[in-house]
Amino acid sequence: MAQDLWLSSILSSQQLSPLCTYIVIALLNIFGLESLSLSKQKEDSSMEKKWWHGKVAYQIYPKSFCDSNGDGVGDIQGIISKLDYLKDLGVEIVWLSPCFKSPFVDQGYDISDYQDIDPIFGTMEDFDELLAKAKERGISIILDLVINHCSSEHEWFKKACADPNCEEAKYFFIKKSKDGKLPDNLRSYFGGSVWEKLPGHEDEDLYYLHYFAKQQPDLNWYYEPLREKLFDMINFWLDKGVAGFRVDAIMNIAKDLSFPGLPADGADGMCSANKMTAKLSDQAATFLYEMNDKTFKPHDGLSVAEAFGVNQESLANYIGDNGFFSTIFDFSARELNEKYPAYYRYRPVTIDKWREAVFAAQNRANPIGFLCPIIENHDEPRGVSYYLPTHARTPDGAKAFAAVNVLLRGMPFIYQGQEIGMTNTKFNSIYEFDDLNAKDNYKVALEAGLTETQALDILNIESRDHARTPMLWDDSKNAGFSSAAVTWLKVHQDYHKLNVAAQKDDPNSVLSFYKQLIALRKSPEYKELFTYGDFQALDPVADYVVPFARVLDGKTVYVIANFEDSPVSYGVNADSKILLSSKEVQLQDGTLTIPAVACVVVAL
Ligand code: TEU
Repeated sequence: MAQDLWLSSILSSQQLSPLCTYIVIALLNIFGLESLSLSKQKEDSSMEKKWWHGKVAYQIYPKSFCDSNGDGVGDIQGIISKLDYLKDLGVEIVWLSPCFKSPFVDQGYDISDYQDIDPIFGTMEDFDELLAKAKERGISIILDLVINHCSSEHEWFKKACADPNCEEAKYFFIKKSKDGKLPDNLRSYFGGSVWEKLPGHEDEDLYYLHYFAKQQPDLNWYYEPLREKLFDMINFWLDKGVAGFRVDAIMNIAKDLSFPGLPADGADGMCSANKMTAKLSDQAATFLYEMNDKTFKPHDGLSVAEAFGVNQESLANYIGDNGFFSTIFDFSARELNEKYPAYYRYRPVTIDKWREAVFAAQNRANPIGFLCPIIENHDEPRGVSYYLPTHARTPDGAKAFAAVNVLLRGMPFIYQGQEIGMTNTKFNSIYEFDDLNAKDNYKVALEAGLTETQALDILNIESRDHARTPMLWDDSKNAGFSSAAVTWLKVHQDYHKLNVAAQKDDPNSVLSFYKQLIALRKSPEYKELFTYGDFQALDPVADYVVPFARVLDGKTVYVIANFEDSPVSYGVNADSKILLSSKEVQLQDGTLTIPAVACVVVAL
């Protein structure tokens, strides 16, 4: 432990030269000192209270939320026009997926200028107006921190290409081949090798590293001046009044600087880069403590990380009182399929598997800190279509899933459209997709011998574009999202019936149910319990039932979601009180009878 702290502090020391950093990290790689991240464990069970505790968060995908200027793409003024909608829903933290300058090869996750707004979304003045108007409504804005990589259009990378010996070239991983082969055999997340010839130097033996698309060169976190640039950028936004960041793909910053590669996991002789990331995951800790100390901590900023595969031993470093993040998303259900990176190899994740994975994650986090429960995000298909049995892919199913999402322990994130029960969009041809990952997976499926129809069917289950189709506001043209002739991505087929306007005054709608759940979570009587209360798994009684308790200081609330196609009975106390249910639930002599595809919240 003492050694870990020593390493942490020397690596974060400003005096350490880049060369020393390289040497220390290389030693770590060689000796595999995985315990490095086990420093700063939480020592007691009381939890330090934070401003964001007890709040419900909402993710906006700016390209698809609301288009104010009729160009077919959502924008900041569109978001401003919907702030009252968000306030009315009860959300107090809004995460914007990237709105920075970008060529949009990966929809803004390829940033060419970290300190400017892309003109497609508006101007910095628009952004400042959004911050101010959100604040007036008690809403904090968090941005997306994409710092494992930038865009190949970023001036740093352009300079590196112009002169591979310049200062900016050190911000990237530029390597020569090894024995006539690529520097290693890792496969990028979006297909093909992680190595690409350095543009402008095609005749030379120079490759740069990109874990994602080739237009997303990885940044070299082992070079201290680069880290300082990134920290300055984070502080620029925090100083401006941004409340924090969602932190993108962050575990990938750890690299083995000898680039040894891994045994092949596919016929292409390559191995998925995410396996290397998983192997090195603890090593990112050093940099993340440094980032927290120099940016988030002094601003009391919120950091919500996209961190896959965090093990129990390291969890306190991530989300404990002294952890380097405020909280991380719970990807435990999603991870069940991350083992099969090609879409065509996916295994259906039924709600019982979802329950097992999420309950295990809740148990792990209970004594340590908060996770962020999600049903879906911009990288996933709609959860109602993905995890629920066919008979429950309905507004009733969406409501029951909502109760689980909003009332689990942690800070729930609602992804735009989830609150009206949006399902997957029907894509009729590969040409209707936009996402580079969808296109790559289509190709991979065809190469593996699937027919075009089979490959399309798989995309209709797995594609990230399901979450990215425009928000459905009303039944007018383009669902009220945009007045353009054509929107950047197709509009969901059911928008005439499935939209905000159709639900907002209907007390039985999915939207109204979300509002009731959020209001219950924040009600004076239950706020402490839903914020700080322990999670306890309850007996599932049937495959497709998701039941849990929240417990604080002798007060207990049961949340039971029944996704079966028949009613289930559940024993509670004789004097229990039903706080909320999505359908009429019987409570007689201490037994609840919950109808098919319904949920109930009961105080015992
Ligand atoms: O995602 C990182 C990540 O690991 C995912 O790409 C995941 O493996 C993939 O979506 C599965 O389909 C983040 C962003 O959320 C994503 O939108 C970006 O494409 C990616 O980083 C690169 O920045």
